[in-house]
Amino acid sequence: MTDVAARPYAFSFVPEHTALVVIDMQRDFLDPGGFGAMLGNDVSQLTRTIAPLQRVLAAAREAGMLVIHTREGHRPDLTDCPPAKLGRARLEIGIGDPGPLGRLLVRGEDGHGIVEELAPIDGEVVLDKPGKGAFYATDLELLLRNRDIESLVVTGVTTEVCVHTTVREANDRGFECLVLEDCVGSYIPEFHEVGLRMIEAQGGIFGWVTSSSELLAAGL
Ligand code: TIU
Repeated sequence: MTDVAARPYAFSFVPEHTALVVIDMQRDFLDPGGFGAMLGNDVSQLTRTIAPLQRVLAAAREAGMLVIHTREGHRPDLTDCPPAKLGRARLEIGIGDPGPLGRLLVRGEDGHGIVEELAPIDGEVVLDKPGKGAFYATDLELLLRNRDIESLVVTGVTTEVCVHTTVREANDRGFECLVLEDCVGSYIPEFHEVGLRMIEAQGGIFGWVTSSSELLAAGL
């Protein structure tokens, strides 16, 4: 059992029964030519997550932990994209339209890919998801149960959207979630801060929050 200092209290986990989940570290959310930018966001807010996430990824690989990378995006024919999502924000250039990195949020396009610094390696799971949550319309729960995973170290973007949705989904399925505050980020700093407080409030209503340095200091 590994214990890591966290809020609202120490988080205990067994590395063999824990997965590192890296949510949507795609060019579509981090690059100025991607979907996040088309929504009007300042994508530079997310850049700071890359370096600490590289260190955590290296440690998880060294420890032999299950690593899961998720990607938000859709089939080229958009049959898995709800019309409500397609129409949201009334964008001039939206999901499926050509942008500087190819068609926005479409699988196989350059923008859909994970940033080079965090590229998956052989043996890691790459999970495509059509929604914000990583459990919705995917086989994530099956993969985790098959590997006897009980805890998730959650990282990626954005804090209050795909990270929050996934943590809530995981919590309801009985998984313990530890969110790394410096490895998650939002376009809107206030939402990042409040999003983390929502997770740890009320005795850890959705999970725990700590930093990558605390996790690495605990010997991951
Ligand atoms: N817009 C925003 O903050 N996020 C997303 O649309 N997707 C993810 O969070 N991955």
